Amino acid sequence: PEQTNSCPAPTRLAPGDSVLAPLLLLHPPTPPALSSCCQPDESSARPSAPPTEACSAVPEPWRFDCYPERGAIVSRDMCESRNCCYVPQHTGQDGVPWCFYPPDYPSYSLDVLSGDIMNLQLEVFEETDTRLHVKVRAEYANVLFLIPLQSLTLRGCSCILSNPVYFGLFVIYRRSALICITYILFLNTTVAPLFFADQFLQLSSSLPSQYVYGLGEHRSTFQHDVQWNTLTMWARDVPPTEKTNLYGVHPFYLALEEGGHAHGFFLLNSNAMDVVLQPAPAVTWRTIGGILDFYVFLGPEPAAVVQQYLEVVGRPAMPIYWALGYHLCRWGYQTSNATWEVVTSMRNYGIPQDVQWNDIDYMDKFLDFTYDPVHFDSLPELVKDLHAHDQRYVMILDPGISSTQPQGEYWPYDEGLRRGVFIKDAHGNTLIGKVWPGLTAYPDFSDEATHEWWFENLQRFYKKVPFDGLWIDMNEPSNFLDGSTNGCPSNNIEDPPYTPGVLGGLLRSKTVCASAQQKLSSHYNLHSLYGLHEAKATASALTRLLGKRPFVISRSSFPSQGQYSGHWLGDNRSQWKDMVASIAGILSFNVLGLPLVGADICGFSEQTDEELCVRWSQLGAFYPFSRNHNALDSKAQDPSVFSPSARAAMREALLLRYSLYPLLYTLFHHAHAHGHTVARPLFWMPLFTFSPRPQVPQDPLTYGIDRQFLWGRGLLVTPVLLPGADSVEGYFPAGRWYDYYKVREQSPLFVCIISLGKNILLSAPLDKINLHLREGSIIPTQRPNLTLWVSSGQPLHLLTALREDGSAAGELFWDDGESLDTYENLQYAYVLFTVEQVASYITVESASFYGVQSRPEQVQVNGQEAAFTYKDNKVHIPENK
Ligand SMILES: *[C@@H]1O[C@H](CO)[C@@H](O)[C@H](O)[C@H]1NC(C)=O
Ligand SMILES: *[C@@H]1O[C@H](CO)[C@@H](O)[C@H](O)[C@H]1NC(C)=O
Ligand SMILES: *[C@@H]1O[C@H](CO)[C@@H](O)[C@H](O)[C@H]1NC(C)=O
Ligand SMILES: *[C@H]1O[C@H](CO)[C@@H](O)[C@H](O)[C@H]1NC(C)=O
Repeated sequence: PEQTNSCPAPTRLAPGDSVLAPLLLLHPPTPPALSSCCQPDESSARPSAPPTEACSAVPEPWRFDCYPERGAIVSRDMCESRNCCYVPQHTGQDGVPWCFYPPDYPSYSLDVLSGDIMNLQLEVFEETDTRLHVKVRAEYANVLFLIPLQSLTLRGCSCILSNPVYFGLFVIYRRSALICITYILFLNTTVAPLFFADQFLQLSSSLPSQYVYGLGEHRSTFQHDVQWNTLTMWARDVPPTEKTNLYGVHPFYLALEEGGHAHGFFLLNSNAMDVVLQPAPAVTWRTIGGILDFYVFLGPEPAAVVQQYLEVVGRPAMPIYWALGYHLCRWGYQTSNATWEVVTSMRNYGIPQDVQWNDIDYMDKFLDFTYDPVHFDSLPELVKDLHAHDQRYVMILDPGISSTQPQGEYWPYDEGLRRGVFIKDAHGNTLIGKVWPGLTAYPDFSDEATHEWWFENLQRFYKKVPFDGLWIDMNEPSNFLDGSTNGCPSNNIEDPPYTPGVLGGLLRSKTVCASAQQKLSSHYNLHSLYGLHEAKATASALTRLLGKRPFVISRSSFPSQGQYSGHWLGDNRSQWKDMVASIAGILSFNVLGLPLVGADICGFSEQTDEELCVRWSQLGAFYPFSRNHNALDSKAQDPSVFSPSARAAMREALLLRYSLYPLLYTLFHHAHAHGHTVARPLFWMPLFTFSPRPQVPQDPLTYGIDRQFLWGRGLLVTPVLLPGADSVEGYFPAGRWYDYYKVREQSPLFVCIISLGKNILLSAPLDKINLHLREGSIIPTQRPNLTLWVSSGQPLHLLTALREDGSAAGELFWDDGESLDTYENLQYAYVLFTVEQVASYITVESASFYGVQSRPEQVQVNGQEAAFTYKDNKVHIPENK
């Protein structure tokens, strides 16, 4: 305990302290004595309803659901048999539970939930100054599944703590300033009972504000709604729908506190779970397996929270350069010749394109590692032609391997069976489901042996079609059946006492049986990790095959996915509201450590129209991952099929993206090396550029914005998101904002918006997307061309937006764009640009070049030999009049 004046001094546990906590109940201020709690409590076996007055006194926002079972119509008897409060709602407000825990919930007796665990162990690690790691586990935790996370190298390190946090029994404060009253409470898990049973674990906490982000993958606004919002997590193949579990699972949130500080919370758990947000504001984590293993990240800046999170789960991989180019795809080109025609017409119209893709129609009878020898006869030649034009080829692969081909004719299945790589059912037989090729077996990517088999398959196919990257789809894993051809056994793994609010109501809905067996554990525990394991196998196979940075885009994802793949937001519709929602999706995945993310430009299903597709192409030019993709029955929607004016607008947008490639590449470097975001929300930006640390967001008007976003710190993107518009309103946080195009044209006209934080109406004709440069930025650009390979050979051009005092700064990361680990092996250039105190013209006063391996013989500036210093791998060119 550390006493400061008369400040409250909550108990602080030393790093690594263990406390034997009594069963389930961690109520403050003093936890019940061990003995009374561990003895069977006679009275709690008897239903005894809490007093009505006490129940009614609980404010509605603070009612924690005592009967969360999906679809249950709760009667007074059912509720009171759990010793809970029963107060039917009259206010008509949606979502307020009728059955909730009384204020002093005395003990725990849930008759339907079995498997009580009598002793819990609480471990608290202060792993770094800014990271707490808390584990609540049963004494015999070996029966439970623990997720192996590769990047947890820092786990359990003992560090010197200079910024301690106070920790009571699950009450966490931030000591935010020197004065003692500024304790900010940001976690209080005593607001509702804690449960720890074999298949039911629940932890609730108050939240410091309603500003909560992350918690993917869900279709929602960027800032989650806390009005009784249940976000269920369990990987699921379904076109993104609100209030539904989707392809990926990311039990991590970032929350803002009063005054703009931020913290993060990560529950390391892969089991099906509900995350309930309620207006108190408060959150409830309800999962059906594993342990309660969570991390709290203290920020205090939002960007620092993401960095701290990525230190635990792993930072994203550095993408190969062409990943940042424009990608074209559709389901239903029908032939390789038709695919080729699109590529040719893009070239003829001078529209940038780096990568051509194919969806499942390239396959022979939808079989992985084959191509249709009739309709896709020219596929190998197409790929050669792409390579000859510095373009790349990516095709789809699904995990399901056909199990019904004649023996000896389909190596992937025969060999997979021989090596035992497929997921087994509960009886140990190969589990058979159904996907595109018909009946299929599912590779078990939790097994290293499967990775070798997957690699060999790719190697065999590569000899026929020398692809450059892979798109892994259907990896929730998706199944057209529920469970398997033989259904699933009936047991408490398939039908747990409590099933979170998963779509379809059953864990096996449109996937394999929860009781299926994988090398590492049962599918019950591994389901939501399937996409992560497949991405890992795929990235490592590509690295072995090509010796370059692997390009993988995955539909399903889990924390640490960014180390292996990017992500697209799934099967969108060609509608304006889907385009709007894509920005929230992109911002969320940047917070979740998957910055290489984009939605299907112009929309996947349904028919797009020209105006929508132009606007979407403009926005999509600023997706970190930029791909136009279309469904089987829709009209073509690649840029080449539109009217000359629409085509020109799309071409302009893409050339703009290509000209900004040096900036984008540098941002990805910072994501990889330092855990930064690439696309980021406006609140990432502190109000005052020069305020002393911590630079926390201080403009609450930015907290909910998800119709605009930033690239890095300096480039503000304000897309048009409505039909028929020729103007758009955008929010401009305080400061000076320069019109990007005016800066580019070196226009002498007034080009700067000086905002105090307000909405501004901008002109937005159909051929323009509004871009603004924040004061103080220097961004490197390049003359664009039709592929990044060609453009990246062009000289750089710096665009500078000065502060009032005439200063600005920017940077560039540059390497060969494709070799592995250039940063780690010091095979790169890092250039820092700064401008200071300019009067009427711009002078680059000095330049520093980091990572220069040896002292250069000569350095030139504008063709003239310049003085320089060289020290610690850094070349510095001082001011030179
Ligand atoms: C935590 O929540 C409990 C229950 O609402 C409340 O009684 C307690 O005062 C809170 N603790 C703090 C430190 O605010
Ligand atoms: C594709 O084009 C090639 C070359 O023109 C031609 O030989 C081949 O028959 C075409 N394939 C299909 C399926 O039309
Ligand atoms: C690409 O580069 C070539 C050769 O320098 C040039 O002729 C062409 O105009 C450039 N294309 C674009 C779109 O700038
Ligand atoms: C497109 O938009 C939403 C918004 O992010 C995104 O979450 C989703 O993945 C995409 N698909 C659909 C059908 O909305």
